[in-house]
Amino acid sequence: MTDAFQPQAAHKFSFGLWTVGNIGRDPFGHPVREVVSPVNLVKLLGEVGAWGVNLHDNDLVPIDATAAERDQIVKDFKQALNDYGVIVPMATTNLFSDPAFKDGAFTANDPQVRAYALQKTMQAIDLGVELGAKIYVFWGGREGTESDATKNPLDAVKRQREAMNFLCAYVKDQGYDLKFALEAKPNEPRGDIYLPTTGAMLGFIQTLDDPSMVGVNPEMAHEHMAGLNFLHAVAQAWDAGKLFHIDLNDQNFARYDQDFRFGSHNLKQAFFLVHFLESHGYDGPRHFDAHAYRTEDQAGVKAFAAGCMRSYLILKEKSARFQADAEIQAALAEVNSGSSPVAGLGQPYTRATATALKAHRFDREALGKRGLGYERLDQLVFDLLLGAR
Ligand code: GLT
Ligand code: MN
Ligand code: MN
Repeated sequence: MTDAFQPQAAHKFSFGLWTVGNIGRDPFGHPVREVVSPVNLVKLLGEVGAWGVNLHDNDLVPIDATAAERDQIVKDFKQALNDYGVIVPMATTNLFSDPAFKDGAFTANDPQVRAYALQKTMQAIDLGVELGAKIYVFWGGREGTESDATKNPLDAVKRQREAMNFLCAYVKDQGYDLKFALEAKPNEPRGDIYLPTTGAMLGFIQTLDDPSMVGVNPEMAHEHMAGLNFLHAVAQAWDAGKLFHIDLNDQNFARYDQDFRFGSHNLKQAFFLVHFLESHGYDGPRHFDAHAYRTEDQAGVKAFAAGCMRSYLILKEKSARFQADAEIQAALAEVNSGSSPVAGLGQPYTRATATALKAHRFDREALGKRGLGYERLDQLVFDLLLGAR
């Protein structure tokens, strides 16, 4: 590997404990890898050059740990962070593994479960803040249904809003420097999950008491599961000032939740995404929410983690080349300039511009006949990505 593609802290590459710690269990097969302790996972991340480690409360502290056990675990973990030069940028709550959450957490029909979910999240927020996290992710994996006979979707949205408002108020009351990032997924593990896309989350956020505290954590694979264009979701989140965090990985369209290594499947999608993040100055963490193939041992896990970061950096370099490529830039300028300028377009509304525009004579036929050169432009990008230019 050349030095140009070595990860640095400034790249803000992070991994969840659950990503490099994934033991390769799936619905049809037993684990294929040993459990590695959080301390050793931090060591691994330090060795591959990652900047950050993210965690669910129970990735670190078992759900049934005593207060004394918790404190010892947290102390050892902090020591490991210090020893291996890794920070905790993001934390989250596991509201999906325990059987208590089989009907959801914030949206469960049983008020005891909803209250327990709030309590567990407040404690997990305390833990995240203690470890230095500035972003708190909410992925509602169990917030959904198999049958809509069981729950009114309107109640579900109201319950989710109530929970978010309560937790935002908790964070402010504690004086924590923490923002929330909501992560959508269309299905799996539930038959259907509420607020299934990043677009749905963006709409929901505006209905909260304090929308400024809450943004999104779009995940590439989740939008792809829904058959959507991830870049478009990210662009909309960016435009709304809501891109607080991002989950990078890869995925075949419309399949199960594959969580493949970033860049492993949709090369062009990955390129346009990196190009967008880099050229618009996205400054947040680049979190790889993925895991090694089930065929891999620990060496394969390291290769997976190194590969995510290396692919990102190679695509970042391609993005710079795209910007510097005179032929590509000329083609882009040409397709964006149109056939000829129109007076009044892009200016604020005035009665005069509206009148002028209504009176303008357009050559509709010529507009329809004009070839746009997109085939050539797209091929230039293909050549660039595969090293043919
Ligand atoms: C789980 C899920 C991810 C979420 C994690 C955060 S947990 O692994 O598949 O997409 O980001 O809760
Ligand atoms: Mn996923
Ligand atoms: Mn994710």
